[in-house]
Amino acid sequence: MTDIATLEEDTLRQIAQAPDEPALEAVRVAALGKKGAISALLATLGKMSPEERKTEGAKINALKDKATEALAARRAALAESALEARLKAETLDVTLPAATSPLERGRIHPISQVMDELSVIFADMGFAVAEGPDIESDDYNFTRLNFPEGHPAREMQDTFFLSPEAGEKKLLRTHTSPVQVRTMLGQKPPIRVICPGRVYRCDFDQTHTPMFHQVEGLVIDQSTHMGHLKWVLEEFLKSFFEVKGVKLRMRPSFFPFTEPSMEVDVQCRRQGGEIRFGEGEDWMEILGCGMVHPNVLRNCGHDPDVYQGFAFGVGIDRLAMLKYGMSDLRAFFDADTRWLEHYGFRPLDFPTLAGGLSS
Ligand code: 2NL
Repeated sequence: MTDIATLEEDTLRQIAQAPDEPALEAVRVAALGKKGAISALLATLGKMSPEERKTEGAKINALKDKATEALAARRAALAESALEARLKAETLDVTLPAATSPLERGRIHPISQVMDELSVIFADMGFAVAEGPDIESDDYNFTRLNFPEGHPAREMQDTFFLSPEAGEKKLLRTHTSPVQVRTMLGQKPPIRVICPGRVYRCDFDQTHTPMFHQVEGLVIDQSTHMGHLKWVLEEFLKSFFEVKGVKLRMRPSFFPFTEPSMEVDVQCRRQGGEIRFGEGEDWMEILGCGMVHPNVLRNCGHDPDVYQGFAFGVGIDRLAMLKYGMSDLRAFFDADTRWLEHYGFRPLDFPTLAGGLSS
């Protein structure tokens, strides 16, 4: 019967060509739904003679089975290609780095890193860290440190003075020594402190910024001598530059707060714009130091006939530049996040002696 054959051909073609699930469902309804073409054919069976019903019934049921099977196969094929398309669209590159937390993304400024390194190195030698205010009195910044009236550092050109308030002369500290003055006034020897922090001077060019960083060290005890000073400086420089040994050279110098006063050079090798410490035949001036002047001890409440000590001062910014290879000091204070991404340190890698200061 051509009717059935045509219907079969049409239905199977429509099933095979249904582009998606809703279209396939529409084909099913049109063929097998209550009012569908195949259902309508089945309904004609009741009016047929028993013989006719036997032959036609078999044909119509076979058509129904074929259509049902074809529907199921097409449905499965559609589902599979839909899944394939989704997988293709949602590809995930598992080799990409995992999303980083802000704790990982942030960077520690090289100055903070070097301050942390210094604290770790000196803590290992029994030093405490002391801090004090950036705004100081003329007394703590100069007078008690044996700076005579009229010393050039006390001039307007070199120091930032604040407008005088109730007669008291205030200034931005020009070194961290006033922190040591405060320590000596408040503590009995033995004293072992380092004082890292910001200091200020009227100076701005290629190698000077009006604010910079310094660490000073102070040891006061009854039998402290220059041998101790030299050992402490050697240990400090060796640890800081992460080398097996360093040679130091001390040259006589002058500071108002120490007597004798010395400038310290550290052994290095300069090659191709690079500087290596702990080797070579060159010398680089690295810090100033000396034995605490008796006047300073007296001014800070200690009898110079009983106590003596040594002190030193180092520029932190220059230490950072020498160790980590930055060439322009001013970039330190530009707050350029790209510079910090390059020169900064990972916040969770806190320096330790055991783990390596800068690894
Ligand atoms: C330098 C020189 C120095 C000190 C700082 C000091 C502090 C007290 C007493 C004695 Cl309270 N001395 N500090 C001593 C010698 C040198 O710094 O060239 N710094 C960059």
